[in-house]
Amino acid sequence: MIQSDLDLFGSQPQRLASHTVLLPGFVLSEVEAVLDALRPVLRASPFRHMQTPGGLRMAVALSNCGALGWVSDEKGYRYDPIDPMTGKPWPGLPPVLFGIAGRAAAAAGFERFEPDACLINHYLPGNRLSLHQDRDEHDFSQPIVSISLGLPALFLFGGSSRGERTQRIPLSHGDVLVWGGEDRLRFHGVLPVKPGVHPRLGERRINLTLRKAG
Ligand code: MD6
Ligand code: FE
Repeated sequence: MIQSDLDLFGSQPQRLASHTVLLPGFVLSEVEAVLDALRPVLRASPFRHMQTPGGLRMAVALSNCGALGWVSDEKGYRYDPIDPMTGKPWPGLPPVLFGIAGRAAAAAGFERFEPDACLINHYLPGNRLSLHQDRDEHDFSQPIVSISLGLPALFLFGGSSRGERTQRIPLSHGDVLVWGGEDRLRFHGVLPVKPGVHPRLGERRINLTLRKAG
């Protein structure tokens, strides 16, 4: 076998914790299909900067697709079937994303994952996401599937309390991170995205997190 064939679509899955698996390059062969699916979603529900409950403007811009979308405003964080910007339901979850999420979850040991929400985060160079837990979903037995596109980032992966030490996990274009089970409530964040130009996506990082929220 020619060596380059081995790594063309990423290396082997990496178990980062008991219920957390990094699938390097898992979506590389489907990036164009993912971008084709995102275009109409983002025309209907464009990226926007939401307010934190404390009244600050989030640096990362976001949108959603699926039956439920994650929103933040002065009342708090929650999932809502309606996009507050358009007053209409969020765009449907594209089948290609539903399919990738199910296959990635299964590859990480979570069978029959059926997401109903996809949060789409848009980072410019310098943007970061502070340490947080994902706890607005109903059922913590369901995993989260996270797809990274564009500029690389360092993902901070901590423990079940904010003060615990964090690992830094490089996430590149096409990588998928799946976590669930006892890792589901770990604190995590994203360090400031380094300046750069991605050959396909330019000066941005896009992260898709697929969840079963309802
Ligand atoms: C991001 N991701 O990578 C932000 N949350 O841009 C998340 O906050 C996240 O990647 C839960 C599980 C996986 C994630
Ligand atoms: Fe998160």
